[in-house]
Amino acid sequence: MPTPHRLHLWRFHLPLTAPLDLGAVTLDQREGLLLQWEQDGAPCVWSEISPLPGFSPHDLETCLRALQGHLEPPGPLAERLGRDTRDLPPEVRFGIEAGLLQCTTALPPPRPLPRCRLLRHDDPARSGPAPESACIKLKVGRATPRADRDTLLGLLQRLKPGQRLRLDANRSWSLEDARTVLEGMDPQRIAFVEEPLRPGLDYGPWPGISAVPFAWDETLRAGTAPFPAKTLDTPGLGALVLKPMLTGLTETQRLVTAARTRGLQVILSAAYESNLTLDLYARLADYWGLPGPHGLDTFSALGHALLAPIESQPEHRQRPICPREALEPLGTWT
Ligand code: OSB
Ligand code: MG
Repeated sequence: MPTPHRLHLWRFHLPLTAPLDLGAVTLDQREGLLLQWEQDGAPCVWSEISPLPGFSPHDLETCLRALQGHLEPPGPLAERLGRDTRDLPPEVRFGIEAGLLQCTTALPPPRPLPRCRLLRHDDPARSGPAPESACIKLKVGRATPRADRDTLLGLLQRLKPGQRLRLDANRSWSLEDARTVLEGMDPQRIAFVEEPLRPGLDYGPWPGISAVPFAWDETLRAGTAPFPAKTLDTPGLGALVLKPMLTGLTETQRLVTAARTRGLQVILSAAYESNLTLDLYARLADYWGLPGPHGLDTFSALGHALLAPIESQPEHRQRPICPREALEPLGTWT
């Protein structure tokens, strides 16, 4: 089994095509850490640590210090990399786990996969001609339930046969709000609504509220990991939306297995990571046998690709490249 003999740490900054409104914060650039894994007789492997402001409880500096503390003690590098990661922020765990996985496992190459077109709160396509994609995710929950319902009905009217919607309310509705928006909606046309209810609300009454199933995203990270698998038996739950960067790879893999045994759909979802991680998600979707469509339509927000063109999203292959010289070196471990 090849093990890395040297690990370099870099910080990157990528420009955005426009300020990115994430609700609680607006980003004007995307930054993160990159681990470069040098191995004997094999090409370098790259892995990323990119907490997302507003969604990650830890910021980049906290992740940096946690990683440095984890790798500092003396001893062979492989031993330090194998240490218990439970106390690390999930984004740091993801960076270590994603590097180790690529060093030790022959993953399939990245290839284009079905993606769900994301309609953010400020997307002009919310009211203009509908995108062509077979699957479209409409962000809701910022406007009033009545206004969301109107947007939804308008969009449904403009869809072609076979096009399906997903909704994401990011935990903003009461049960009554959910009923107002979803009353009479057809689950054949709306596959699921992600995180409809405010934190703390009970999902028990959901099947009486709507025939559209709900999906969990934030809820899967709300308590202390691991997420209790039994909770996945809640009636009305139709899918898990998994963000590996914010969850960690091992916990993500555990949730994939738990979802599978229950017949729940699994969607891999991005948190505005670089192309390197989006390509890794595409490889993991194949490796784990997850057909999608996946929530990986975040790259259009990034103005540059990191180190190499994105392979899994051909329409973005022409993006300018942020070269290795633009990375800020933060250290090397041997
Ligand atoms: O609300 O699911 C979200 C991206 C970053 C932070 C939060 C979210 C997202 C996405 C990613 O929606 C795209 C997707 O899942 O389709
Ligand atoms: Mg979501």
